[in-house]
Amino acid sequence: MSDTQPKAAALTITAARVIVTCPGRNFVTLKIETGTGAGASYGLGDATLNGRELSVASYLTDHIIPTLIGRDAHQIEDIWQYLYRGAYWRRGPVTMTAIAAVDMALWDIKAKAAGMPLYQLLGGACRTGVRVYGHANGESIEETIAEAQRYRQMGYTAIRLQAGVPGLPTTYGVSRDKMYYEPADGALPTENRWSTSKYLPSVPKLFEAARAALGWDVDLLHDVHHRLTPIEAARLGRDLEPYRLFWLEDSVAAENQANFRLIRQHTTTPLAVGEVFNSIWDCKDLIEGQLIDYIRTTVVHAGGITHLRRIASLADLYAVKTGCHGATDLSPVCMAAALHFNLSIPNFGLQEYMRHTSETDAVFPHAYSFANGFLHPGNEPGLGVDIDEPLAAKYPYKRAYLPVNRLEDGSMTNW
Ligand code: CS2
Ligand code: MG
Repeated sequence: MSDTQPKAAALTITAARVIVTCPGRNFVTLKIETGTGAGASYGLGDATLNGRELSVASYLTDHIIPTLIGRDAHQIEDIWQYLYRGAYWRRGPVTMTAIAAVDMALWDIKAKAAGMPLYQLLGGACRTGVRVYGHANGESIEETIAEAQRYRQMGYTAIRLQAGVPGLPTTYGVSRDKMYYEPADGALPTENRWSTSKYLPSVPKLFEAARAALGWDVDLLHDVHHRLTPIEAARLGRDLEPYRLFWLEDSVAAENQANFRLIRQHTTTPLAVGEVFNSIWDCKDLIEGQLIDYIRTTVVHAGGITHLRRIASLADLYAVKTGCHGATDLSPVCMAAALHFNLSIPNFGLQEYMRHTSETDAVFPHAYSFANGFLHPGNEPGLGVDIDEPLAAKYPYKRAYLPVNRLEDGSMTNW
């Protein structure tokens, strides 16, 4: 940029800090402050990585924050490139979650400075609201369907179904608390047991019963949680075709993106993947090969709004839609950012919405609201979310791990 060009007024970053709080589960939040006196402002970013929270807190406090002080908060892209390229060691969930937190906070600051809700800065709303799906689960098929009917009465038009597996003591997605599902359940990892042969026949039975009870004017989804081989996933996708799922999620682990080529050859059940991805490079082949239908990457784990917009733009070229992850371990700061992002992109698919507890909502007051199966971010300047720091301080960090999973012969598998 030549020296003669007029420069926009800088918004100097004066301070930044990490707030770790545990209102029932751990959350990590970055707060970036700009300006002084009457011109002072701040922005928030979610930096929560379930089971590895303190790694991101340290990455921000010990490595990123010192490089932010004195920078112009308006330069979101330059700061993103500085943190991504400047790390030398690129990508990974810890690095990209830390960069995401900075990115969210800077977008929050910029939209506040502009006096508009963030979605307006991202190009305005492409839709009137963000359609969401809820989680119905139960030990039995009957209990799961009863939960689904409760979600229908709450106004949801899309519902994920997860039921217990006969012969297995526990399985993914089935929780004691029906509304507030939190998988990080131990000061050391809980050891779960898994059996694909017990699981595979149970899922079509669940959806056959669900369609009989719920009918066809509700979208139904299922999360396999990375537990099958590609040919097992192909068989499950084919077995579920009569029940017309909205998507079958994480049917296999996706380090090898080619896994989905085999699944795709055998089934027309729509495929979703990506909640554990942290950059466009994790899903480029999946999208360009049209091997999936929904990309589940999130604002908090995939480099923030700046990077997620790149993923959504690539996906749009290949008829792939977004389906952002939205579990309880993504804070209300991430949910707020996701809603502004979802409103503004042309190829939005569906947003996951696992409700937070009232304790969490009190720590993170927010403008977003639910009505008739949709969420809307509200129209407050910025993200429309805050953090009550004195209240957050009352909930100290409490180490908690996600479970691990072993087959019945004791060998490790994916949780
Ligand atoms: C799940 C998550 O919501 C989902 O789709 O895959 O609940 C996931 O198990 C947790 O976010 C892990 O922390
Ligand atoms: Mg999932």
